Amino acid sequence: MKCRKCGQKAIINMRQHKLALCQEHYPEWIVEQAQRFIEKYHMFSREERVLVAVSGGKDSLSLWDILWRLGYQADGLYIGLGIDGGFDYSDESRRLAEKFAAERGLRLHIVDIPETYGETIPLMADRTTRGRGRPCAVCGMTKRHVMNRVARDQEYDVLVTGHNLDDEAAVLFANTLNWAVGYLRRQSPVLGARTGMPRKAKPLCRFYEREMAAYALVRGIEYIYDECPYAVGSKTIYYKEILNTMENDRPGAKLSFYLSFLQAKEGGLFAPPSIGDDEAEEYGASGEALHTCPTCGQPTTAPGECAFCRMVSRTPQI
Ligand code: Q46
Ligand code: ZN
Ligand code: ZN
Repeated sequence: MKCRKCGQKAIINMRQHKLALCQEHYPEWIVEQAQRFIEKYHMFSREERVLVAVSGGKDSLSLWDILWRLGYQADGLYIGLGIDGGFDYSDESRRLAEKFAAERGLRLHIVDIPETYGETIPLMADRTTRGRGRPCAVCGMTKRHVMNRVARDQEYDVLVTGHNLDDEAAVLFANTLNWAVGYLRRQSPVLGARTGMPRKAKPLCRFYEREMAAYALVRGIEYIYDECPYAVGSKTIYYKEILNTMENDRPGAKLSFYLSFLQAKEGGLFAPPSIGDDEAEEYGASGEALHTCPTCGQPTTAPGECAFCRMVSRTPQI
């Protein structure tokens, strides 16, 4: 297989685009495409301050690398969850995020959950009804809270995450199976700011997971290969496998599923997006925040403290 641009040996063949590229032209193509998506969905400009949520994985570090190469003012935020999983998951991912930032002279904010709130995520989850069995609900809520807080306190214009096409298609698939209209309405490459919450964008939403893995590899980005131990057996992974089977039979199936959805939405199938899919719990059915938490200032559905503040007020602080 030869590179379409120069005829050298291709390192990747993207069947859905009928495009093979070499080691030199592939990362160039990714960066150009990312810029195109940032503009197309009006995500942010070069004058704005961007906060990249970095986990130490291939997607978020590749995203940060792409934004850095494109000349955006992009700082990182790493949230230490205190998850071990028998392989120092949190410590190792933090080390890799710090290494990445140091190599490029980039600024990385670090919020360590056990240090800040006195407990690791798994312990917090064990103590609450939300997290019994699986810490992901507590983890997601905590990460959203911290990301919103840091973006607001440090005056960033936009918060970006490394969700790729496989992530977006899996969420879309799950929500379509349930016709979860509230969530479908909110799934979007970019979401406007709300009181207590910054604008949010997903510049990688049209890149396949394997494209990001290939990008990290050619760019020599060292990332944590293992997923969080709690991701194993999740529904998202199950939906990803189904979508991969479809993709194998019909290259481009995932991309067209996602893009047709965006198009249908633009055509008015659902009301305009208002908030992030993962923020739904903090919002009413209409997608509007009904109240503001008196403690943290972030949006919440019920009057009084938000779920996060209620949870940490019961946490023994250190
Ligand atoms: S980090 Fe947290 Fe994920 Fe691990 S505990 Fe679950 S939500 S799986 S993205
Ligand atoms: Zn080439
Ligand atoms: Zn609160």
